[in-house]
Amino acid sequence: TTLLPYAERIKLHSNPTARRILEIMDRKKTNLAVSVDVTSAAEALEVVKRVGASVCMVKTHCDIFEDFSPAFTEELVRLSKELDFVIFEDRKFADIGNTVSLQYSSGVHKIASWSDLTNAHPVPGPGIIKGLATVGQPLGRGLLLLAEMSSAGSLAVGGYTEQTFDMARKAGRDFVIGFIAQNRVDKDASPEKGEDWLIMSPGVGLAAKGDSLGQQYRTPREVVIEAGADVIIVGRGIYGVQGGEQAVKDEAERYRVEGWKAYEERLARK
Ligand code: UP6
Repeated sequence: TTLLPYAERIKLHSNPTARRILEIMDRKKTNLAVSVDVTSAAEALEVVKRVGASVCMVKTHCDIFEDFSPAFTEELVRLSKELDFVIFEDRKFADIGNTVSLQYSSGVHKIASWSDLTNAHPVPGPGIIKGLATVGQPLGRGLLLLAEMSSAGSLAVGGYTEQTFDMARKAGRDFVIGFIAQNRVDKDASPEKGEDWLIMSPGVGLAAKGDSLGQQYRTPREVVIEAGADVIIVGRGIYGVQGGEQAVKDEAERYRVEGWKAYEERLARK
């Protein structure tokens, strides 16, 4: 677990998206990412407007939206500038380099044109990073590798997780900026010696322990203090809260405060 403040880690990154994430976290005092997994793009924008002030990042699954359109991504990008957050399309690419470069740049979604950050499974080998980098790196985009998952029975454990880190390290930090993981998987990397990675953890909830489909939740404190993650990713715990617009806004703010308090406590352990 790194004890360096987010602000002091900005200079350790060359990737523009990594720098922007850390700058926003420091400026808005938030390590919260909200996942807007609703099936209507119009509704997703409403959620974004409510939670935008509390988050460093908005995470999407653009293939869930029934009404996906270029107008949606245009508005999302506009909001990301107005409300100061980074857009993370949680695409979880998992194919050979040539195919993922096409999936990233083309099709209906044209993910690279609007999403600052995306992610990939390391399963196919380093060619997946190369393929995505040909599209994303010239645009200043960032990539996370999935080193672990929050779901029960995940195969991404042990040697798989270790090799994921090694793959990222070999690729360098110009495009790969960190990991989706449940723990501080960047082993012996030391920000104090200039090697910094961003660890982002889904499977975060204050109320539920999990769902009926294998999802497992930990609290922001467990994730930030014990596991040492940098960003907490919350979906249903925020957009799914009962009580209307104000309740969603309040819940996002509650998670922001929890996540930030945990981060400050981690720093204080110096
Ligand atoms: N996600 C996980 N676990 C992982 C990787 N990704 O839950 O290991 C994603 C899901 C979902 C979000 O695809 O978009 O994070 C979690 O949503 P939830 O908070 O509603 O469970």
